[in-house]
Amino acid sequence: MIGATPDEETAVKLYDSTLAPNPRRVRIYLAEKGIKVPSVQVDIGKAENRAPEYLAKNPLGGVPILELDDGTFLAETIAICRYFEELHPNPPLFGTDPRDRALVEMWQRRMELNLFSMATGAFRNTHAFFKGRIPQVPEYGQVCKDAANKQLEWLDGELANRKFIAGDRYTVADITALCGIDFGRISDIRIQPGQKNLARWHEEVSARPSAKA
Ligand SMILES: N[C@@H](CCC(=O)N[C@@H](CS)C(=O)NCC(=O)O)C(=O)O
Repeated sequence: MIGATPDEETAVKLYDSTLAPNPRRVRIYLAEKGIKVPSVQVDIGKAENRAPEYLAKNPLGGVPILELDDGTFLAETIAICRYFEELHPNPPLFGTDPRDRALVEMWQRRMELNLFSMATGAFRNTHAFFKGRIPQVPEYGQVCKDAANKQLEWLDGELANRKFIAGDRYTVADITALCGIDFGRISDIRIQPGQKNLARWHEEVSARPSAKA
């Protein structure tokens, strides 16, 4: 079980994996909202997410999935977060007005494509975990790692003038960036000693209780 008090439980179910960065994004999001959702652990080490019963829920085999009470399966992290945002708008994690929502979308997308996906791309293409599971191209893994490290350099400059990734308020863009950076460590994607703004931001978002979800 993830989140708030038992009487706030919903009839939905989260297919979660504590090892993986995408489910962590959902757990942090839910913790920030104080939403409680029943969850089941999917052992991706044992390839449970590639078993026929799981593929019937999500043919792409990824975690997380959110199962709704009408039998719908939401199998994209941001789609799951957006679903909850509609039901529980406060505190807003996807922006507050048209301008702010567009800025959050822009930064969430940048963090997902240029940082998070580069960190997972480095891992998927170089780590023994995925050997024999997916076709690996180590050279592409290196390209991903370099791109992620370059993105950190750029982000450090961006964070000189504002508290969070998309402005003065914590948003889903911070969640994606935090999970991307933390997962990147295993592939040697790291905040460098001179990147003081990024380090300050990372310390602040890591100190929020949600970061432990
Ligand atoms: N489209 C998915 C991507 C899900 C995804 O790639 N999940 C990874 C964990 S972070 C996974 O299931 N990896 C295990 C595998 O591919 O076998 C989303 O953004 O939620």
